[in-house]
Amino acid sequence: FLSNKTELGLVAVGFSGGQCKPGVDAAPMALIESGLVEQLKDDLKYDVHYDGQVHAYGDLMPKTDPDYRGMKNPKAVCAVTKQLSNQVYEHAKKGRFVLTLGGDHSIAIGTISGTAKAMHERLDRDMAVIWVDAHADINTPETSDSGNIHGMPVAFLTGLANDKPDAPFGWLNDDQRISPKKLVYIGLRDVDRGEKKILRDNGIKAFSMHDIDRYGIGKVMDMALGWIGSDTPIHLSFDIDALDPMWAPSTGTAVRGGLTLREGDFIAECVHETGSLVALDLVEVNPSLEEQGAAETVRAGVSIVRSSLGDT
Ligand code: Z70
Ligand code: MN
Ligand code: MN
Ligand code: MN
Repeated sequence: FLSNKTELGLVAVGFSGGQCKPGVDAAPMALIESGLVEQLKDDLKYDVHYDGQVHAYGDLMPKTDPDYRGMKNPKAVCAVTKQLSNQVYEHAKKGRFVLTLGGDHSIAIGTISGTAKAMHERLDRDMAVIWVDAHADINTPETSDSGNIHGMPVAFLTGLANDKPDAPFGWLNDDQRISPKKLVYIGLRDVDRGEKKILRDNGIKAFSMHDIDRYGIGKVMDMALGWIGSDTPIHLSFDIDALDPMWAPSTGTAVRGGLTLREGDFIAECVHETGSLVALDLVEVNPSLEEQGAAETVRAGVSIVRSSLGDT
């Protein structure tokens, strides 16, 4: 009921303005060059709708982009996510599964707002989000130490950080947001003090690496999916830095003590098995950061995508 099971919309987003390290914009091309699209078509039998380009949104880039509320590149991130939101929405409203290859995690402001709007329209239902990440990415501009917007997308998507209508993320409407109650984190291990307070104050469900050690990934997935409940559309936003640097070294903020590749694939498989997965973001692969580890990180990314799409 949630999506047409063989139709897939692919959006390649070569954008790195949500953080300061160049190179993450090269990830979509690296993933595609490794044969991802052919694998989706030939192995997994998807009808892939892809415009054949990695979007860099050069025409949307502002001439000057001064900090706003401490945020870096606010105009650029705003313009890109607003446009991306429409691209994702156009696929999702046709019932296609939407696969977005980033880019840094700020792009989730675009992808999740796009699917949330389509699910509100098509199903009159709130969508759930499973955010797999070493980080919570729920800083408000005021709690952020870095000013990097890739550390803030969840705050804007849940409405915990608000913006006036004429400010950068003032374009986000209620039907493009998600409820903090329908958000579940998996893999956390590098959460800022201000973020911990936001998670606590809002009763947000989070499974840290500590929880995975204690219960095992199987039980954690049972609890995560139980929290969401059945018949709820799910958007999976997967930051490759959730994986341990042993499997994904080439990313902007590698944090030791993460998921094994097998645990990452297992999460993706479990979410696929629900039949409720409507979209996947794969973000923060940065092929330029590690000479040795780039190919390995791209391989890990491909594996997560395949697992989310039903490969076993
Ligand atoms: C920190 C911040 C972050 C990814 C780093 C880090 C956020 N909490 N996210 N790398 N992928 O800057 O807000
Ligand atoms: Mn088709
Ligand atoms: Mn992230
Ligand atoms: Mn992260």
